[in-house]
Amino acid sequence: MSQKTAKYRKDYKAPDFTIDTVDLTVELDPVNTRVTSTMVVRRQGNHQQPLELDGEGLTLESVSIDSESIPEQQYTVTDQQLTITTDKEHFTLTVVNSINPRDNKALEGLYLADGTYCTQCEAEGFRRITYYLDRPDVLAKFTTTIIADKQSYPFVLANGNLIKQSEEGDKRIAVWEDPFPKPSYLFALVAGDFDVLRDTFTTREGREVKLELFVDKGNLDRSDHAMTSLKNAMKWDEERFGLVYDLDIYMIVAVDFFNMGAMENKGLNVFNAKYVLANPRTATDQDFLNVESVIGHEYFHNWTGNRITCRDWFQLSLKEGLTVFRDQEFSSDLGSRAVNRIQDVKIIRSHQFTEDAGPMAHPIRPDKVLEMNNFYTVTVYNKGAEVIRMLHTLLGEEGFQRGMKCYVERHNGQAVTCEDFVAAMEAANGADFSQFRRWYSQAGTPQVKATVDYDNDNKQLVVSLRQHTPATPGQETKQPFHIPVKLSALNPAGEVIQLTDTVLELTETEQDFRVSGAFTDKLTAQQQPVVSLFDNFSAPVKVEREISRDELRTLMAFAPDPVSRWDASQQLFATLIHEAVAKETTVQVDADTVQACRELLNSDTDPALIALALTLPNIATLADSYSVIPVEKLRHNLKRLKRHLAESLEDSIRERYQQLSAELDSNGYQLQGQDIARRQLRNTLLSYLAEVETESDWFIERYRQTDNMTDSLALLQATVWTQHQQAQPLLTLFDEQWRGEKLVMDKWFQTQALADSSNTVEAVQKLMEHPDFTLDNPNRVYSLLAAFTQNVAQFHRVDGAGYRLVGQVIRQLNDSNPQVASRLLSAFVSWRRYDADRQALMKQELEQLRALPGLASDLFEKVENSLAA
Ligand code: B3K
Ligand code: ZN
Repeated sequence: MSQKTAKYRKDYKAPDFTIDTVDLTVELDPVNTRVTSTMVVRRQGNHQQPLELDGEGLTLESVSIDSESIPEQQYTVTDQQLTITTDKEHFTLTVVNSINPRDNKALEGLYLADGTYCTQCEAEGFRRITYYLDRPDVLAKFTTTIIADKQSYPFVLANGNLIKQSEEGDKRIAVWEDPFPKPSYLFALVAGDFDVLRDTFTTREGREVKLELFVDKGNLDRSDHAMTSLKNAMKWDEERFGLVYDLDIYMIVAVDFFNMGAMENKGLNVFNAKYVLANPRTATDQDFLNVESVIGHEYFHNWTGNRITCRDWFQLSLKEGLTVFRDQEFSSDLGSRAVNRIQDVKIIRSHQFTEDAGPMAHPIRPDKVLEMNNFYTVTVYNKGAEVIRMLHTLLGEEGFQRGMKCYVERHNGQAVTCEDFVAAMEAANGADFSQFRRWYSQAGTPQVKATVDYDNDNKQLVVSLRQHTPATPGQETKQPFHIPVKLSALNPAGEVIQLTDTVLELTETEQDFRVSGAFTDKLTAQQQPVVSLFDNFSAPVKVEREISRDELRTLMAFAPDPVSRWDASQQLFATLIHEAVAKETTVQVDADTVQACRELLNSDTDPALIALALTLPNIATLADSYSVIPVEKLRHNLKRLKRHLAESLEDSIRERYQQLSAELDSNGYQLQGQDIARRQLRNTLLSYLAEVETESDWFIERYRQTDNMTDSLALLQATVWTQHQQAQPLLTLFDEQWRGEKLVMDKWFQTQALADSSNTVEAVQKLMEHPDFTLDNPNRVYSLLAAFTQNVAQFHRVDGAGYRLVGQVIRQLNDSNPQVASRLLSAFVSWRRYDADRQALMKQELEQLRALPGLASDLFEKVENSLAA
């Protein structure tokens, strides 16, 4: 494999040619699929450049221009490109090539897996199907003809509308036409045998859209929720964003073999079955919510991504950050806003902050990319969404929607940049985001030092803020960011004090703010207000602030913003752990904190919020405060803290558990907000009970009584993660019950991979031999091995066994599926954050990879970046 070279954002050049229309004919065959592509090509501007088409792993058969074959001296072909010399300005180019879908284990381009043909073209997979200008700023109208064996492939699908379907001999021929010009990354083709769930949606303009959901045979009983979610998404986008669907048909295909979650191909989404199939027996409440969110996400791309797309891949956050923001809002409008927000914050803190502090740190709009697939990151997606959210905070819903309207009006049908988006937001609101733009160009997590004082004489808060952003690779110094700081205040009894400002805009390195409010109404002469900063996590920053435990407990109980209530609980726990680590002692929980937890547990707060507040921060989040991560100390103290809370709160936990059980068990499993929240709390409490529950048969008995996966899995996890004596019997029972049900078994693999037990490495190794496990299927690799890399204590086992196991798998996947391999490699890149012994072991794996012949560019880029630095 020839090594790719890095590309730079600053080198963007508009293409020398464009393609107006493409007619593709794909004759499907497992090992020898023939692709005939007829393109109407137009030279752009005045130049003599040859036409350079991208193409990878293709076998070229013929090239002709305006129906005449061209002589071999007029073109050259390499393993990356087909270069054609012509002086024509406007011509029809026909290229014929062949490919081998069955041997395509990388699942990029056209592949055949489990009897289904399927494509994945984003970012640069179309070039593995045929020669093309495979870049997002070339928009063409596609017509696709598929020829397939009619017996094996009753359904042959592509983007747009079906305009012709016929049979010839043993072949089925279908012609699909997509009226909307699109970049090649949105191309899709599927052929297979499915069960189909059909429905319709009537747009607010009164147009009827056909909805079709294709699932593996026998799975119709798991498909309703996806269809409902799709209709909800279509309706929500009309109501909240004024965006209406544009084609007459919307198809979703669920497949088992897929590298990521789903893909927004125009009119023909391809989904990982994991984000489509769900019924209460096989899917947890969280799975149901994930289906809704991913279905929404891909649907929302139809406007933010497809109708308005990216000019180049450096602009990926243009569509991803915005679409994540949109799907977050969708989930929040339909479900619990607070719970959704807290989950988003957890992702940022445990994953994005780590990425931002490591050798692969990049701005949400990267400047340098070697392998584009490496940049579908939490930074581009989730921090990208936080940046959009800050714009929303600064402009308010109305201003933000004015900006969206302007963006859509200006750029519908175009391939544009992040700059175009910000400019539209500015134009529609008369705003100036010159400084705000730094969120697009600077990597790294800003650290904000905050002090809050109360000026009793003037009855004002004095909020002093100082920001600093650490250097990241290639960016030594940083300019100050424009940071929205939402705040609120309480009196010590927990009553809200109205403030005159609720959003401060920090723009300087150091800034003092004076905030007035109704202090005299709520405070006695001796009292001080309790202030909550960064309400609703109003900016993706780390906050350093001296705050007393008393204040944290007040915030935990009373902060008007539920996210801040949760955050206070997390800070309280984190403080206890950090103190113990610093003093080299074992964590102690003071009586007031136990009491605060008890009060919360007994309160009538939304049970889901109680559950989240009583869930301890994970090692990855706590690790953030250390330059060298004290793995053992964090792990030990976290365990002790959990045990201590379980023991001190045991009575209250049991009582609330019984109460929730009474409420839940009376009317059976219901997939609705209140019950989801109750189950969440009950199962959080279960994880505490497993720490203290000694009665031996209780868990297994309970398991036999449950009728839904949410509760079964919670029982399995509670026992396995506490090494309860019933863990093994439950694991066996689960395996017997679900073996062969791939998506369910993924949960079983994952539960074991996440167990913090001294033989987890060996257990994972052994599980790789389980009949349901295969390295060919990304879902299996993620559920067992990627999950294992998140098991901080065991992946980082001090003898290096965890590293060796994952290193070995990465080397194996290098040849077959480098995207999946690259995802596993992320666990190694921050090796400098560990102690010397671990550093040496991790580095050894990286060096071994560097020496691997034929190292894929996906891995090469991460290995080089992390060994450099
Ligand atoms: N756009 C796709 C991700 C493509 C990843 C390519 N390696 C899914 C999504 O974000 O909606
Ligand atoms: Zn997306």
